[in-house]
Amino acid sequence: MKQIYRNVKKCRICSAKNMVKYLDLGKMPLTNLLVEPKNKNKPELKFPLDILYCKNCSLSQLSIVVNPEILFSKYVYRSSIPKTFQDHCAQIADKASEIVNPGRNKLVIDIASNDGCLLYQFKNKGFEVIGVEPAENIAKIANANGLKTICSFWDIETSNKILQRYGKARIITATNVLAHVDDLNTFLKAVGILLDEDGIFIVEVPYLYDILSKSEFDTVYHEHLSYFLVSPLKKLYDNNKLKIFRIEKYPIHGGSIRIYSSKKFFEEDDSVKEFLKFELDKKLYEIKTYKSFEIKVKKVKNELIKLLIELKRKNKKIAAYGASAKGNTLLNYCCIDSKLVDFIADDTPEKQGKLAPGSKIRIVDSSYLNKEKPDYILLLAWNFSEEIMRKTNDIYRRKVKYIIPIPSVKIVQI
Ligand code: DWN
Repeated sequence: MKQIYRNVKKCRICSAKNMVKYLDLGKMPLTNLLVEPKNKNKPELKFPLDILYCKNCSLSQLSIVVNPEILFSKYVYRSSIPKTFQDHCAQIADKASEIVNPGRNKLVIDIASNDGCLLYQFKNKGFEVIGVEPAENIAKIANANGLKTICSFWDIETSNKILQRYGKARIITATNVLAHVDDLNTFLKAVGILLDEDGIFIVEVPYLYDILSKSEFDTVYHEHLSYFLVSPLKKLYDNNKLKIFRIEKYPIHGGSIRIYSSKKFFEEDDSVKEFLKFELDKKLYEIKTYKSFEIKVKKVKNELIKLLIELKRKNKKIAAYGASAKGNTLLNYCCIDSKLVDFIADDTPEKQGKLAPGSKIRIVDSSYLNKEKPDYILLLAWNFSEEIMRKTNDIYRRKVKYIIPIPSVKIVQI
């Protein structure tokens, strides 16, 4: 892809052109393209951020695709920062090992393996592990931690290279990556090349039902090209000769589905039909279900701005925690900047010292919370509220109040 972005003309799963826009968040900067302080007053690239519903297969997808080289070749997100996600990865490795014990073929491939958070768990269980990660700076961290990582996007060439050098894979995982992929068919074709006949392919993605039902509009940003339901995913897998045999639901990242598939080795259990029936019952294959989403989103925006302005009027100090991708969508859609939020605390070294895109709020390490002693902390990483409240409340010995913006704005004190 040579251009900065392209417009989506047809559905990436069924190729239908009959798509209807149901959410428009306006023009937004790229959520993980943090700003150097010296560039604070320079204009930022902004792109349309809106979602189209495919009336043929019910896939939700952005109306544009931003060049992945721009988004992912240098990255500021480290999977291992939240302990909650580390524990979640341990559970993935446990469940996978229950289905396929290591046996003769112990090779696990993790696609978009980031800093090796999931690889580490499989390695601990005696598997041989290889990561594939396009961000050079992040792949370097994984390799430095002894987690073999190939710095590349996932594609047919990379799959063949691994096959020739290491043989077939018993387990291939792809957590929080399928939503980022434009050419889904080639992605799955590359999986089919490498996956053993009795191997399993495990995918985890945010679940569109949770996004809609819990107003999780901040999960919408340019890295997330697709927003999945089981039905369109099943079409995609069927088209690529991969058979979904189990689907599980997890609370991680606001609500995710985990899809287990194989070439043909494993029998489909009841969970697949149960999810398809659930989606039918919730009318998720009808465009009218989507019409009210933008109204719910606007309600969250209005409530959050009203609360922050009210607190500022009372001279309250407000900070935020978690310079997350979702947090930048929330801040920019709600037009929140440093007039309302003094700073964003974050434990990711790659983010500290930078400015959040759009809002230009400074991102600092969490020691600032003790120095500045804010009265309120806006949890931009609300999906890790428990972990963040536990660690900040203890360390800073103050009864700070937390603002949790999603699914609805509320103030919490622990
Ligand atoms: O799909 C994606 C998800 C999985 O991760 C990627 N495209 C981008 C990224 O999205 P995100 O940035 O919204 O993810 P998180 O995991 O919700 O971001 C959490 C943020 O909070 C990170 O910047 C790390 C930070 N954090 C922290 O500094 N200390 C989080 C915790 C729990 C902490 O203790």
